[in-house]
Amino acid sequence: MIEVKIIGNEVKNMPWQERGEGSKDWMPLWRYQENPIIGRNPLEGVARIFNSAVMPYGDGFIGVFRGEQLDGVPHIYLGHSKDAVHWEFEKERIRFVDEEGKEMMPPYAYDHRLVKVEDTYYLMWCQDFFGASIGMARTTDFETFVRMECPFLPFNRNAVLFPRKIGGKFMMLSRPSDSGHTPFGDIFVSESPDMVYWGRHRHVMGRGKEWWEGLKIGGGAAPIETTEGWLLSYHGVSGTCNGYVYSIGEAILDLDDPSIVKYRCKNFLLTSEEWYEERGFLPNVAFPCATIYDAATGRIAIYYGSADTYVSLAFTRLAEVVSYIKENSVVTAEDTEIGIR
Ligand code: BMA
Repeated sequence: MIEVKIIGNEVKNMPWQERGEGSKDWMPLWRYQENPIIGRNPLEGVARIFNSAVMPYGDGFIGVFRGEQLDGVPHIYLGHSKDAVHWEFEKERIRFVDEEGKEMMPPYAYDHRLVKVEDTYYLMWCQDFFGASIGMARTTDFETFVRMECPFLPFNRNAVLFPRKIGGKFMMLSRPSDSGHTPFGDIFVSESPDMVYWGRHRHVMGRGKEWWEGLKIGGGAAPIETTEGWLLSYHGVSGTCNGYVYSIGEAILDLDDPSIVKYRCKNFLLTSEEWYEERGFLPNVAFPCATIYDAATGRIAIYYGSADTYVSLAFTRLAEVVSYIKENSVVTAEDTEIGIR
């Protein structure tokens, strides 16, 4: 096994389960045997929670959850947990305010990511901004959530902030799209000095030539800093004759210039196989939005939405997943260039 380390904090109480019976030892990710961790109708007025983001907070964990209302519209709910497996949700959706403290709710909000940079927690999600685009907010206490400028023009989805500044700038991945179900999509990175003005956009990686990610890709969990580079979980979509199939892929981006892909695994690392991935509101969706990891042991827990219905959990160890990515890496000229034309 290779020598590689997470550059980050210890999280001693992170959720963990060793590889169980039935998992294939040639695949570096294995599923939590008690999946899904969040089932249907988890909260009054909410039919399904999926595609959600969690992180350590205080002596436990906190999360922002995509709650599909009974009218089908998604909004964001706050959740608390001692073990990051069993969650308690606040009954009312998160109340966002503008800089003056006046309520400012997004018309809908889905596919949140939650990322801490320095002392502030940032939420980013997809919402209507005259078409599907990125909404953002910040909080320092998970009580007051202040809306921020929409970082990009419509149409865009899957914004994922890096957990630290790079070269003194905030960096964010995103996936330009259309306002519908988007039959295309590559990952780009943009930088900002202040989280208001975003620019110096660079192409990071294109939809793959491999079939499982041949239609579109999008950033998943906030990248994990490692001694090999930024470890990025992302989703890849195959456009089959019977609908889209979402799988989890992994790539490693250059630490100083994340527009450069160092390694990109040609195989998916997890695709729909279990009932909670194949059966639900929308079958065949594995959609990663967050990880919890422990720098001391290299343990990584990946939180992914399954079948647009549940939240599920998969595990890996850093050295195992990085070895697999490197052994199965195929990067194209487009992946390794700076990404400007
Ligand atoms: C994408 C997003 C995700 C969803 C996926 C599969 O376009 O809307 O929220 O999980 O489609 O339906």
